[in-house]
Amino acid sequence: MSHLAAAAELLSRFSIPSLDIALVLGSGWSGASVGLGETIGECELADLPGFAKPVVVGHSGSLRVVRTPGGKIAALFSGRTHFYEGRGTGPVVHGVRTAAAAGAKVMVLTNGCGGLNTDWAPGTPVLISDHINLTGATPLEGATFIDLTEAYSPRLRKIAHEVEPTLAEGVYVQFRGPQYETPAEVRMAKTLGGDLVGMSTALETIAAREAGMEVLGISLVTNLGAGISPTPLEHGEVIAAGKAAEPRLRGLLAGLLERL
Ligand code: 8IG
Repeated sequence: MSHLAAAAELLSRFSIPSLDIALVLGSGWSGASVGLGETIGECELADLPGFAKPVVVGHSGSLRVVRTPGGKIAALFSGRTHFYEGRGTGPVVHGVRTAAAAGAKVMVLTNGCGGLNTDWAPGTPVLISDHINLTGATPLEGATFIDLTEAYSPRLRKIAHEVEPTLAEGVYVQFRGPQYETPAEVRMAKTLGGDLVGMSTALETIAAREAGMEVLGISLVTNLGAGISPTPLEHGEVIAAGKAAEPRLRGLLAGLLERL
């Protein structure tokens, strides 16, 4: 229950009554959030109860609270805890539960991922329409039957399409990682109905739906899935594709925050 302590600490630290929106910035998304709204305050995530320092290069592990042009209060989380870190699902969804406990009704989850559609060049953002959770794990405990029929809010996807009418949609497949998929696993993901492969988001979406939040998921395709691309995956290309896509991603996030 340390998300209740974290939420209380977050609200008192920034002297705000509650959050409206929370946004998790995944691989390649941090730069896209620069200048979004008027900053109310910032802190290290590790300064709030229950948060651990993220391990991935390019994830800074900080929190910025902003007032959006629409007058809403949004918490921007840079960096996340991944399931592959091996600490279970609790730390993975701690930010989501903290945001919900602080009053956020909308959860925007972004990530960097592999694409299974060759039309999507590295640097293409794709709205998540649904997910396939291949982690074998869940953040839910006991007989907690959560409906996931419209896990990724049709209402929020419509708003995203108002900002960018050409935005593609796809099914996100969460693998445990940390290794990337084999080509056979990439073919399996495609056969199962997947369009995107990654190592986050699905578990967070489950926790957000449990908490009653509306979820918007946006993936940044930073590479083609293994075996689709002629070149092997490197973390450097992930960073580079994210940099090149920054202006488009910033426009997308700014347009969303104006409308949410
Ligand atoms: I960035 O190709 C990024 N994250 N599972 N597969 C998986 N995760 C990823 C990939 C990828 N690219």
